[in-house]
Formats: sequence, structure tokens, C-alpha cells
Amino acid sequence: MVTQTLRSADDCNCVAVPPDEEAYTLRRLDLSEEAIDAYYYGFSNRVLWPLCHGFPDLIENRPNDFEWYRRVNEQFAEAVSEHADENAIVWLQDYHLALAPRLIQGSIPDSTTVAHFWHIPWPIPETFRHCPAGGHLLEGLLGNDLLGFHVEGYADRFLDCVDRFLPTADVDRTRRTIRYDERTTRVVATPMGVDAEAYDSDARSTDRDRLTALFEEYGIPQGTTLGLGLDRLDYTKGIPERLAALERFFERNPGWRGEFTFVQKATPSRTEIGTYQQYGDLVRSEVQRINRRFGTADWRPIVYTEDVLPREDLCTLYRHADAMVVSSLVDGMNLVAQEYVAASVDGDGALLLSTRVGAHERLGSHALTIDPADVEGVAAQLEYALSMSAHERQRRLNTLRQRVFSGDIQSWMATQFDWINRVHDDAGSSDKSGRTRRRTDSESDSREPTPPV
Ligand code: GDG
Repeated sequence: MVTQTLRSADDCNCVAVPPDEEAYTLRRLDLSEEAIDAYYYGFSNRVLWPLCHGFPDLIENRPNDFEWYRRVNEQFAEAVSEHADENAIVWLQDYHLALAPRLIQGSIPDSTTVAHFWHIPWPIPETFRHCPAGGHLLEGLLGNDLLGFHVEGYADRFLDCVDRFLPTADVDRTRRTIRYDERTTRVVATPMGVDAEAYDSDARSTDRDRLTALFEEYGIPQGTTLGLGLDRLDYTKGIPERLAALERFFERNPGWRGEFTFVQKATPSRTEIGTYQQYGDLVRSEVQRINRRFGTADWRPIVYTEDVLPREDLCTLYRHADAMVVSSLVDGMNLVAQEYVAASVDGDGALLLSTRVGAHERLGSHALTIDPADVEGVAAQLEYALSMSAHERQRRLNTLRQRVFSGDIQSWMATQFDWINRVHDDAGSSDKSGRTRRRTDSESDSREPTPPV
């Protein structure tokens, strides 16, 4: 048993983490329940999440949510400015902090660099126009010196939105820079990877007995061919579409009944929001219906679980799944697809990958691509996956593995910091008053940092 001593926070709400190997200091912010409801479950996840994923009909524009979003962003910005001294680098993550960059820039030394990585897609202008306070969001994000997205398309759409909704901004599409309110923001596409080495070695150290035990625990017949889906229970992930394709697969292939089991691991998420509750209900009832239709006394076609899987079990399933299905309707990147590839150490897996995920740019040419809305097409690709020769599985996986390993999380971090250092250097030298002077666009050169290899 592993025991960890959890330290309590000090007077400034700081705590050193991780507990057993203190590597950095976490500064915690206290948020009231009202703030969490309005900021997190409100503007972040009832407005920005559906907006950025192209579901404007799901936006719930409740009174006060944006006001709380602004207040909490101010709280973060204040906390950051208390710690950001000369030449500091501030690196923000994700859509919960869109207003913070501009607020931070207003209260820190000019030599500080502010960078931000946006983990989800960016919408087209026709969708973005549905955003309450959209202009404030764009202005907030243009407080960054560097703004990163997973793929080029999201970066381009951000430029499109700025061009359309902030007419005084100067957008340079070639260099992907935006000049607004005397500040330049560089927009980049830097696809995120996974810790491929770690998934590889964790998968290698799994043992077959654990797979046998998992099959027993979940009532899966030993020796069955295994399909796998692993997602947060989120309407962007295309789980009902996947289930419909599985139903079609079993209709078309009676011979696979009893021989193929699909494990769907779903993690409940944002359950305070009605849309998520309804989505979870739909997924669970569809699983039951399909299982009633095809199941037998000793076999269920779909084994559905909401258990949190320990890493060892996750890697055991990744390693031994004969087919992994990623059928998101839209997904910023999708790390699960990359983790599956990294953990497929025997070279005998098959990845069915939606064309609508960021990971498709890197993996699409050697995965079995699917349009998640095309039930018949997904069922046909699953048939193909399960009948593919060992040689073809190996050939596809070899290339997928090369791509996942060469674009892993370490290379992503290196690229982030190449860019951060680049914009930091571009900020120029100090003027006579001792204040840092930012270099003008014409003084900057057009060097690009080395892309990940
Ligand atoms: C957002 C964007 C983007 C899941 N269940 C278990 C478990 N997981 C882990 C997976 C994976 C992670 O959760 C899910 O990551 P995804 O990338 O697939 O999806 P989101 O949560 O929607 O992430 C997405 C990402 O941010 C990064 O930028 O790729 O597009 O939506 O790591 O392994 N891990 C364990 N047990 C589980 O039961 N141990």
C-alpha cells in the first residue's frame, strides 16, 4: 500500500506538490460554491464548451455566469501577478481562463511573457457570433504573447474571428500574428502528444493474468476478441453513434455474436449540467437495449463501465484490445487514440479514428478513418479491422507508433518552450527608463522554431 502525507496549505494557500517528491508549489484559490456553479458549470461549460465544439444550440446563457467568469479570471490574474516578477513566464491552460491574459498583462512587469494553450477546438465565425461577450473573450486572449492550438485549422479560425469581430485588430495571416491595442500575439498550432515511452513500458509490464482477471470481473468470456472505447461521458465524444454502429455490426455479422465483446469505459463528467445527465441516460439505455437484443446467458455484446480504471488496467486493455474506436463528433486532439497506439506493443491492434478529431491530422493516414455519423461506414470499418491480416495490422501500427513517439509529450513541451523563448526574445531589450521595450513587428525576423520531429 502506498501512503502519502498530504501537507496542508500555508498562510498564502500554497502547497508543495507532489507530496512525496516536492517539485513545485501550487497556489490554491478558494472559490465559493456560487462561483464554481457560475464560472465552471456556467460560462465555462454551458457556454464556451458547446460554442467551441460547434454546438451553439446547447449554449445556456444564464444571467450572472459571465460576470462570475470575469471575477474568477480576475482572481487568477491577481494571484499570478503577485508571483510574476521580471522576465517570468506565465503559461495558462485552456478555456477557463480566456480573460486572464489581458488582466495579467495590465499588472505585471513588461518583461514577463504570457502564453496560453487552448486545449479544445476554436469555432468558425458563424458559430462564434453566438458567444455572449465574444469581443471580451477575444480581447482577453489577445493579452497573450503566444496563443497555442492543437491544429492549424483552429488557429486559422481564431484569426478569422478576430478579423471579423475586432475590426481594429491587424491580422497577419502569413506570420499568424495579431496586433491589437499596442501588443502583438503570435498564434501557433502545436499538436499535443502523450508520454509514449511510459505507455509503452507500462503496457509491456502488464501480465496476461490481469487480463484474465479483468475478463472475469466484467463477465467477459475468456478468449473473446476485444473492442474498446474510452471517453468522458460528453456529447462531443460520439458514444451513441458508436453504439449504433456496433448494433449494425452485430446485425450484419451474426458470426461475431458471442465472439466479439466491446468494452465501453465512460467517465461521468459535469453531471451538474442537465445536458450531461441526459446524455449519460441515453448512453446507458442504448447499451441496455443493444445488450437485450443480442446478448445471451453468458455473453453481452457491450460491457459498459463507469469505473475509474487504475493505470495498470487501462494499459492492459489498451495492449490487448483488438480494435479501439474513437468516434468523437468533434475533439480538440484526443489523447486516448495516441495512448492506445503507444500501448499497442505487440503490433496487433487496430485504431478506428474519427476524421473530426485533432489526432486525425497525425494519425489519419494509417488509422482506419471513420465518419462517426455514418453508422453503416463505421460498422464496415469495424468488420475490416477484425478481418485485417496480421501483416497489415503491423504495417499500420508501425507508422502510427513512429508518429506518436516522435510527437510525444516531451517534444510538445520542447516546442512550447521554443516558442515561448522566441516571443520572449522578440520582446526586445530594456529602454533607458529601465522598462522593457517590446520589439516592433518590423524589428522581428520571421524565424520559425524547429517543429517537433
Ligand atoms: C481535453 C480535450 C484534448 C479516461 N478514463 C480513465 C483515464 N482516462 C484518461 C485517458 C486520457 C484522458 O483521460 C482523456 O483525454 P482526452 O484527450 O481523450 O479527452 P478530454 O478529457 O476531453 O481532454 C481533448 C485534451 O484535453 C488534451 O489537450 O486531447 O480533445 O477535449 O489521458 O487516459 N485514465 C485512467 N483511468 C480511467 O478510467 N487512468
